[in-house]
Amino acid sequence: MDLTRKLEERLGGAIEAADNVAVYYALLGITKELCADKLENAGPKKVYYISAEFLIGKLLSNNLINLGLFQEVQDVLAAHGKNLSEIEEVEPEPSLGNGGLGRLAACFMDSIATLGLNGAGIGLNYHYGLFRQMLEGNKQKEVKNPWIEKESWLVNTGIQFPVQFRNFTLTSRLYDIDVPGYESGVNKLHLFDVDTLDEHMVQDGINFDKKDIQKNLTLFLYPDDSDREGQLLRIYQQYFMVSNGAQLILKEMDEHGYDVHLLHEHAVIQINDTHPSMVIPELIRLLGERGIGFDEAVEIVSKTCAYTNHTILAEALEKWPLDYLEEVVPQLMPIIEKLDDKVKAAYSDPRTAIIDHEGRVHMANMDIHYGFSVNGVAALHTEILKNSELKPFYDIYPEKFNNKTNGITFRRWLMHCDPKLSAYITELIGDAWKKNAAGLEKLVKFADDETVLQHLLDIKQENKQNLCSYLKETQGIDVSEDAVFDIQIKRLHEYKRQQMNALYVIYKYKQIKAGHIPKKPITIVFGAKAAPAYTLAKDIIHLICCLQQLIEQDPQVRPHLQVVMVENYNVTKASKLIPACDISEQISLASKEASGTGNMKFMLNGAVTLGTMDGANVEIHDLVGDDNIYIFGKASEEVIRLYETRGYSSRAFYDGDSLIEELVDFIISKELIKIGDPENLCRLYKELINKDWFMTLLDIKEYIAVKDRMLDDYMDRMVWAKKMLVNIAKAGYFSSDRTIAEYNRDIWKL
Ligand code: 26Q
Repeated sequence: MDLTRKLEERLGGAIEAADNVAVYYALLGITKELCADKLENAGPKKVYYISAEFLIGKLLSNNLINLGLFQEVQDVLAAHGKNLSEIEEVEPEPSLGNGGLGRLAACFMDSIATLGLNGAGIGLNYHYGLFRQMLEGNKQKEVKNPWIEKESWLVNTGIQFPVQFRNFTLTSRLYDIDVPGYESGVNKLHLFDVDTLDEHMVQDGINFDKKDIQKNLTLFLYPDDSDREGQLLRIYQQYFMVSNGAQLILKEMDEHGYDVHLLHEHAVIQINDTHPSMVIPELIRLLGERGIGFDEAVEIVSKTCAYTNHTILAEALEKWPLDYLEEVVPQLMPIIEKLDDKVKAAYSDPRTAIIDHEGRVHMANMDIHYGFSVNGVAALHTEILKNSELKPFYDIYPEKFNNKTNGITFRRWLMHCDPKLSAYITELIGDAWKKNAAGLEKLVKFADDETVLQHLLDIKQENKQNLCSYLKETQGIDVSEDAVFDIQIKRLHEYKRQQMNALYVIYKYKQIKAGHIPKKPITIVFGAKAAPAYTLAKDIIHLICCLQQLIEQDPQVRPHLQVVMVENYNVTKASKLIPACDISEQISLASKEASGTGNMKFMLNGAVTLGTMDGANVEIHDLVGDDNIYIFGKASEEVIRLYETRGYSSRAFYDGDSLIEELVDFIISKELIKIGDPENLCRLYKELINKDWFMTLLDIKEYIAVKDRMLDDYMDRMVWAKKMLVNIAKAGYFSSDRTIAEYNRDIWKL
């Protein structure tokens, strides 16, 4: 391919003369064309990964990598005085997900295509992704976050379906995004939309009229559902997604001339958490319309659908009131009721019912009864599902339960985000690891090679410098590159315990004030969005921002300690932060983080984990061994027992330990109250003392001790570099290629 000529053609002149915006759009057009020319993965059976979220992030560089063109494009641009990473900045990020579950779906799309599997994603084409976060007055402000411009990755397929609701019928429009596999065929991500959408209905911030469904259906990702209107809109979105998905699947069956009685032989539907669960009754309904009797339809659908659980937090399990469903999708009600009747006739345990005694539909329960597979997303998580959260179901259907430990795509999370490390690994062991990540193990033989270890340290240092320039440019903050980089980036949630890290900041601040100077400066970086209606999460952001300001203004402390709250944390920022990290904070309350995937990204990029025995941290620990990870905190069994016996009292920890008391009291100290909002700080203070549902104070002392030991160990550079190397070498297990190969082997059987 003559890239230079193609670019010039699209630019209508010399590359040198074009600006970055023009070059970006030229590259977008060329890349889309190349994707369209590639062979589509095919086969007799197809997986449909249906998900309310696909947090794909920017696509240009990743698509170029997967098409094998990245280097060539970079070289051609450089020869004409252009820089690909600057051009990348032009691309708006499609933030079509909240966090882990959505990003996992995106990594899975990459791996399904890369493994050459016949598969597609099905979701919604939100016009505004997750809100853009602005930090003003040390508080989060939400702003709408558009990503669709005149030219984008979307391709209008011309395919449309009618979707019927109680009071009206909406016609959908299907847009596709091509997903090229790494040196492999292409799959489609199908995103459904409505033509009647009205982007002008957004008022200030992210507020809009939630009742005008025809105009707002795909306007926002997960609109705030703290009120009834929000929840109804969410049901509208979910049904719109699954009805379109089901109609598309049946259309494809017809096109292949397959008999729909044999749907399960040609299609498997992976239900990503309960958000798409209505696909079960909807498919039963559509099969009924084609003349298949209820019992047979149930049997066909049950052999086609598989369910993944991503959370054990009770409040995140979807339970829709019958009257809400009745108001939106009355046609599903008789089906859901019959499914529930069957369950109640067979099993008397009320915990396994679909409709509970308060008239709420438990979506997960429907998935488990009427799907053939139930999987958790890390070994510990699946064990907890089997032995406590979903035990009544495990007793009935032990054969349905299986574990699929999450993974990440190494194309984005190593090759793209850390090109220097990626190239160095290839220099050491060749590039077979790019197709078979387990090959990274070969690095272990360099564990005592000081030249290699020094090189790893040098790359880390360069990545820190890059991050510092980026933060200076984007947020105007000066971060010293000569510090230990301790990073916690993830959604803000109490169970993830950013507040515990903040208490550590307070501890260090007071230590430095008392004259105990750390051997090396420490920079503690946070990046997190709080759900707009999650008051306490916003209070924690406020505390972190106030601490940042307090330290920034304190010449005695600032040379030794810094806090940075990165604004608008998203996929793009993650890919800049992760390669620069020394200490990866994975400090959730044991039993609460289903898996985590950030933990894997950090490990792969040579950060050392500071974590609890939770989620996939347990498997990271198994792989790297005690010497290469820092574990602290109470184990999940103990935590589960504390919940059962109501045995945890934060007040007792506060009263019984003068250090804990001192740290918590600092939240409402005169220093902080001067900077912050007393209402937010007092609320958080009271919460920690009186409730602390996620047991911050239970683990805080051990956390401080282990983090300080870690900082001590960091000083021996060669010993630390060896830990980095072992982490990279053992990360191969966490390739999403491995995860997807297991889904295919055990569940999809394509
Ligand atoms: C539910 C009801 C009403 C409104 C919203 C929701 C809702 C929305 C999003 C419930 C859950 C989510 C997202 C969950 C999620 O991201 N879970 C994460 O999944 C990752 C991939 O498996 C895991 O690594 C994380 O541990 C898990 O928290």
